[in-house]
Amino acid sequence: MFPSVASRRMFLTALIALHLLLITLAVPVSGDVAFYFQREGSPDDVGEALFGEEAGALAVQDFEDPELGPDGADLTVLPVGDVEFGLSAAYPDGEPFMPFKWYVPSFYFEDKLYATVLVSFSSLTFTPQSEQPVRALGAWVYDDGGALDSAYRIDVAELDGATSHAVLENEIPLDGSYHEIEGFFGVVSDVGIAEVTITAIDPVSGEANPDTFEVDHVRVAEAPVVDESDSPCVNPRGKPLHRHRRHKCTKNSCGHRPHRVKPGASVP
Ligand SMILES: [Ca+2]
Ligand SMILES: [Ca+2]
Ligand SMILES: [Ca+2]
Repeated sequence: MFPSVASRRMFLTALIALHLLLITLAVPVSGDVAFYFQREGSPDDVGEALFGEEAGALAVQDFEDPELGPDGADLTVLPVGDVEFGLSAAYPDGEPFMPFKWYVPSFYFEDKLYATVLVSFSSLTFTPQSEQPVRALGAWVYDDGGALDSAYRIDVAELDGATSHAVLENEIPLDGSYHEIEGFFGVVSDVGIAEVTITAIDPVSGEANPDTFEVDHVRVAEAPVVDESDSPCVNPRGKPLHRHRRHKCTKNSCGHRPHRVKPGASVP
């Protein structure tokens, strides 16, 4: 007995749906990034501490070192401990903006935004230049530019090409000046961070805002060094598979899978 036309159509429809599902599952739509947020004005947020616990030993850039150049110096390269980052920024239409260091006499928020900071506009991208993968990056963000209130979209690209994002938005009632500490963000990737972009966005539409912001106390941790003697970083022919540096290996070269996303205390 042959199946009816309706049954065959249902079978074909199910087959196509299954095929599309398998295609979807094969595309890496999200990475293994853990986001940590500490919204200013939210006393229950402890994202910065959790980030510190997860990241381990952190190097800090507080922009107070005279070697960064005089007040107003353009910053296209930012050292944070042993890691060098390329810095780039852009207006919403893509026109480049040059980030620079600046002394702000009204910034007296210890360990958050204090004295000299990094000034940017609309979007700011950190690109690690170091050989050793960067595992963790965090910073405090100040919403400047009195004409607009912004939230901050944090986009992370990992070394395996996966991308993730989340939004930092504080819970401080607006006072009309729109000058406020937005909060702290931290991201951790066991795969390694290829790029992190902070974008000032309209809290309602999510579109990029033409708005000034500052960052300070940039915190960074490199991926731990793996001892080659204990590592199976060889292919079946016994050849080393090191991707980023000799004597070190990564998820991709060792077959090690990192943990999945571990939300911070208060992902909005
Ligand atoms: Ca500072
Ligand atoms: Ca603003
Ligand atoms: Ca804001």
